[in-house]
Amino acid sequence: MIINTAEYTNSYVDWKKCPQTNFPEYAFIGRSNVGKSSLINMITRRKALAKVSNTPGKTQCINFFDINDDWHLVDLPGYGYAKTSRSNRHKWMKMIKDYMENRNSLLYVFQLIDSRIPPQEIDINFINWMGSKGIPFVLVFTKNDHPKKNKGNRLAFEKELLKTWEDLPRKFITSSAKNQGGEEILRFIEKTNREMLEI
Ligand SMILES: Nc1nc2c(ncn2[C@@H]2O[C@H](COP(=O)(O)OP(=O)(O)O)[C@@H](O)[C@H]2O)c(=O)[nH]1
Ligand SMILES: [Mg+2]
Repeated sequence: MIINTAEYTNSYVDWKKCPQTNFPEYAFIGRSNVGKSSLINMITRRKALAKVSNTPGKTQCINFFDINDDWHLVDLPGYGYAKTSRSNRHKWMKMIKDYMENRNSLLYVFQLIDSRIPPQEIDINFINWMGSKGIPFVLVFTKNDHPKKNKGNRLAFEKELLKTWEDLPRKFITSSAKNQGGEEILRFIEKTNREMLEI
């Protein structure tokens, strides 16, 4: 997919206020520091597109980006950030979950996993929650700069998932540092967009 335009449009704290649209939508989520902003910049080939969602105030929002006047990319707040109050964390999590459960145009959640660290319970729990709600998602193993070194963490994560899942979801393996894996994600989005048109 060629990215002709990639623009930040707006931020919302309430899924009910999100724009009414026919655009297919893809949301990105993961623990803070998982490499979400870097991944969004890599796939949109913009140096600082996701910077806007890192500005104070916007990190707690549902941030919308318009890509090619054709589909929406949604940047969600990172979870698991320790330096904020429990009630704030609870509020953001509720906002995210309400959005995912109710947003009709949301086609897939991209669940980011840091391939440099062993499986984290908070990620497994979130994935299992999406599963329990039937929210379609794919996995993105980020920061895979050193495939041989990182492979063990990925396999351990998949093994953990297989304790509750019969099949593993589709996965992408990326390194924003090495500019790898973005093309596969864009191809997947392009194909999904096309399938939507055929229905
Ligand atoms: N080595 C490596 N570092 C990365 C990669 N992607 C992001 N980072 C670093 O991880 C940190 C968090 O990245 P950021 O994209 O801001 O994560 P976010 O908090 O999930 O949005 C930054 O210091 C990035 O430079 C990657 O693919 N490889
Ligand atoms: Mg970020």
